[in-house]
Amino acid sequence: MSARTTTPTSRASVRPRRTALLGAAVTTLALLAVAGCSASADTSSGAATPSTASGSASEGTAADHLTATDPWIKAAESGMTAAFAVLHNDGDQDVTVVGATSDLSPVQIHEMATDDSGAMVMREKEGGLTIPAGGEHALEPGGDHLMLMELSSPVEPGAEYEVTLELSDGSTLVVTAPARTFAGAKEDYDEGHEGHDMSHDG
Ligand SMILES: [Cu+2]
Repeated sequence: MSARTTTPTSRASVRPRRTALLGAAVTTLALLAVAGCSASADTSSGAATPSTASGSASEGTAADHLTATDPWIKAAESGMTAAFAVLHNDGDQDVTVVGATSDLSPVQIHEMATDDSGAMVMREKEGGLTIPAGGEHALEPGGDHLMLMELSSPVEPGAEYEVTLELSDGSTLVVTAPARTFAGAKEDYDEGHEGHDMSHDG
């Protein structure tokens, strides 16, 4: 697998109906385009290297060094939604998230990009998410995110949902994300369906 070509494989590009968000996200995108596409995808047959614990901090699996702060998932009744968090790596080696699963839906790792016409699109992120050693990587609206492709049941505001991150060494990290409504990316949200108990100013 060659991870160095940046040709826009428009395999899973979906055009989000979030026009209001786009302007604000363009600057983020420029950074992502530079920083995000250097995935060194060495996920090949990784079973054979039991990392010798030379340093005291390098024991255990990749998941042992990964934490997620501020996780949340965007409430939605059906269709697609997205989950976000800031991922921190306190280890001395990069950690790569190669996939994610959820009971709610098939999950893809998405990034934002510009297509040929300059429009913002989201697409599957080749090579997964790399969290640098000692660093962090934010999943946020307008940037990289976990896309829940086809909800089998509603994501209700205030409830909590688990998303499992799959790391390149085979370890996993379960992230519990509370659901909340997100005004910035309102899709076809059918209000008045049930009284929402969160007070709302807008
Ligand atoms: Cu997406």
